[in-house]
Amino acid sequence: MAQPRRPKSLKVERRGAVANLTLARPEKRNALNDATVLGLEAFFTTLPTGVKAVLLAAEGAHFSAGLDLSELKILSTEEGIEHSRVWHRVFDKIEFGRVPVVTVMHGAVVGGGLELAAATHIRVAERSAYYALPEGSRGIFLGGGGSVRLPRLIGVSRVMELMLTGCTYGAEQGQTFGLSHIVVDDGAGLAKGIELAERVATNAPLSNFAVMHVLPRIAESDPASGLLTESLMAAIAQGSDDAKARLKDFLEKRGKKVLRG
Ligand code: 1HE
Repeated sequence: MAQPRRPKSLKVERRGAVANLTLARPEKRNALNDATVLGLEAFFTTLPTGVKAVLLAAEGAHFSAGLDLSELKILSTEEGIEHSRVWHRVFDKIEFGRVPVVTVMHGAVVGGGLELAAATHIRVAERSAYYALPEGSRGIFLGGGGSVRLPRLIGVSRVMELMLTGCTYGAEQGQTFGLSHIVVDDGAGLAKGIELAERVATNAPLSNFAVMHVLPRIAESDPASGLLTESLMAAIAQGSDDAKARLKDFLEKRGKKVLRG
């Protein structure tokens, strides 16, 4: 089957087991237009098997200014619903895709840009990063799954505050709410992101699958179902040849120790 063409707004570079995916539309502050969103879908559905983690970053001074507002103004209600559902489909393919995604954020991480970051698994923020949900001031609403994913990260109340007041939060404050996992100095995000993505890529693929797909489902299920699912997943994981080989390596002093740092 012919591969869909990659839009100019996305760049891809392979670094061993890690694929670097870069938002590359800095002249429009990486605003997410249809071509970019569909390009993300094409990228995540055609990942080569050797890729074990993705690093998502952005060119220019800002991670993303969110939805490309120039495309929104021509949509009817029906088209607006369909537009949002396409974002849902694509961001679902990221969150529940084949490999974990590490995102490096800097500058504006706004609206749909924050929704995109929230669909990824590890978020590194450079100190320049700031977060906002200015949908209210534009007369629109979240549409890229943010009303589901963001409350899980920072709570409904904080999402309400961001949306109603249009306030911005900086990298450090965002970190305290749970918008990022790590804050690093400006310019240090990419190196940190690569380090983390490479580390993620060395995990057993089945364990990464369980973390991405099973853990969030367990977290949202009733405790009894969650515990049962956990036991089943644990048994499947530890029964794999990969787990047996890794455990043998440790017991025969070849496995890496868990050291502080
Ligand atoms: C855009 C967009 C955009 C910039 N759609 N074109 N998002 C927002 O409400 C954020 C809107 N953007 C901004 O507030 C600012 O652009 C920034 C703070 C991010 C950056 O400011 P600055 O001074 O560096 O850049 P700029 O001069 O504002 O923008 C440079 C160009 O990018 C300019 O185009 P040009 O042709 O005049 O050069 C801008 O028009 C263009 N640009 N942001 C389209 N967002 C699924 S639902 C999600 C809902 C949302 O995401 S709502 C949030 C929308």
